[in-house]
Amino acid sequence: MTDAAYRLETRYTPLDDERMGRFDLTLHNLSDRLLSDFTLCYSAVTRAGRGATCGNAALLRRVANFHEFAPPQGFTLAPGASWTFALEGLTHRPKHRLDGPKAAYLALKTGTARVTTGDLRTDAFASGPLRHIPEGKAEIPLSVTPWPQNCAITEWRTEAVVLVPQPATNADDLAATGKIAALSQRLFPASRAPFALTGKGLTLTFLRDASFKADAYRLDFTASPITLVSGSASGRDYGLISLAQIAGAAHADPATFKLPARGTITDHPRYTWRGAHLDVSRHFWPLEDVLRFLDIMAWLKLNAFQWHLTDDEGWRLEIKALPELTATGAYRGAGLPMVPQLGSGAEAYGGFYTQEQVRGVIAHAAALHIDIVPEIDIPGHSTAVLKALPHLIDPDEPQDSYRSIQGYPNNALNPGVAATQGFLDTVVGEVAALFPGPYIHVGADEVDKESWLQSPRARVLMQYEGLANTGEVQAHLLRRVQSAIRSHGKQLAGWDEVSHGGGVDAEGTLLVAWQNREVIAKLAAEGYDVIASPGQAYYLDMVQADGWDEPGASWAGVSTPQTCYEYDAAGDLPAGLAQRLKGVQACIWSEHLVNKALFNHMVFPRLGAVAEAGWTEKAGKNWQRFSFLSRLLPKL
Ligand code: TNX
Repeated sequence: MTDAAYRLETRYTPLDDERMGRFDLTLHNLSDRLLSDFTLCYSAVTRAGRGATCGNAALLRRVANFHEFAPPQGFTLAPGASWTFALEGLTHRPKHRLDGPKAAYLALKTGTARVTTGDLRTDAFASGPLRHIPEGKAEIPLSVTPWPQNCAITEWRTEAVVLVPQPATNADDLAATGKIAALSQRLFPASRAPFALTGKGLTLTFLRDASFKADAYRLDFTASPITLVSGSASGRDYGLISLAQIAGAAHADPATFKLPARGTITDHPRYTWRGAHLDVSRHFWPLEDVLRFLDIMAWLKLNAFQWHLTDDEGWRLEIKALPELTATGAYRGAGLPMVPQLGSGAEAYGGFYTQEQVRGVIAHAAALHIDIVPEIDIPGHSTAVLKALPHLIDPDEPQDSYRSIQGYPNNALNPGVAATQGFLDTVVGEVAALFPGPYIHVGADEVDKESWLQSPRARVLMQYEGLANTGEVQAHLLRRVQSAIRSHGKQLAGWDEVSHGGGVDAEGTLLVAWQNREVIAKLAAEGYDVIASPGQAYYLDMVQADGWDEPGASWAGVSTPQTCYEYDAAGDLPAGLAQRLKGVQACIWSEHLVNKALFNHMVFPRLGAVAEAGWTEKAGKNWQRFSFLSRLLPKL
């Protein structure tokens, strides 16, 4: 049967505040056979609410985004015919075309059949504006993103010549030149390499100056003709990346961009932490994509990669002592313990990274001056863990006694279950041994406030430890995880909810503030080191315009490319706390990113905008220039 045999189309009509809205779903039989004896399964981020009702169908199952419907008894669908049914009572009001079913299939007596899905449509709103990036304007013919702190260029070359290290260049600088040439070629395989190691070209001289701070560099364009001065390997490599961008653009578009002939570029980063986070759980990004993403980060001088390795929808890291975590927890599909979600269909979908592969990713990142912060999202967002290791569930806790914001029933690791501590110690131990960086990020986001309250085992713990509510139970669990992490010589990092319920020891703890801008100052005042990643500006899964046809989510609002670019985190905290702000971070959640085209639309140019906020001092930023140069950003 071909892909086009069945198609599901969905229309949305808003209803009152209690029912939120109605979906009218139509299944078209485009095959040449009569369809009978089937149920229809789909996943959609706009879910059937607790009291949802159906017309002309019955809702058999709902697990987070997954829904299964049966047609009326004895129903058949002839070739060319369609079946329309209604679902009334949604969890929220959809706002964009990707908010309806993203993947669907039929469960038949003989197996499953694919159903293609259309966009969610509505008569309630006009299409509305799509994202807009102005053509922009470059004041000088130089292409570098993020923009350097200081560019004083007095003369430009007429020709874009390949750059060649001078003959006496030491092995280390030569290797770096080869490394950045290869990076540039991986990102732009159809373009000329900016550097050659031998032969004719513009001579590039390397100089070390110990007074330069880490990451800082200077490019002198003089009679030499180019000298790159730096105080560290990262500063030198950032200088080479700037040169590669400048030379690449000058070669590709000589009418617009040029190589400087005389002048100086002096550069250093504004923040030590210039982060990007990638969710590989909701959507599994294969190893090649992760490596390319690191290349893109390096090109933008981003240096901290928060690798969101686990979530309800999939556990993506091999843990040698617990093979079930990936055997069961890395795949979802029809008939599997983990049901299909978020754009995956009946076929088993997923994957994970072996520790061997992770070592390769770490080495790749290290060569590009990127630290990896592994994220193991606990205690919430743990459906995959609990499916893989059901002995971590309190057997006496009623099923579905609470639901996460994404609709998962009972999805938090339970500190009242004795085995939970051993599980956490095992995972922390392997993660600490595998990743060389100073932080282990433990998530701690979005634990439902009713979590554990109906678990008899959790109740015993609460009574024994004097814990009054879910927040305090969470903090109790996290303090134990913090000591486990510290026993391996590392520090705890997490989302801002780590601070809830009394929090953990703030000393050395790094929190990523995501819920709103106010949280940044609040965490800093409590003594935590803070990374600013407010959803309203830096969540790259947020829509870039409020039109219906724009892809993405909008719980935090609309983050237009300009809003994202112009947001200045330092403005959100009092001067006295400024030193607590270690930097900024873009977060890439992949609920909506079911393919690379959507990834590229959502992530660019905003990843470049966050990179520039992390690198370039506020006074040096310029939206028109950024827009103009953003068309040159590499894509996944
Ligand atoms: C909130 S941000 C989440 C994620 C979702 C994201 C979607 C955070 C720490 N938790 O689980 O993917 O919103 O925008």
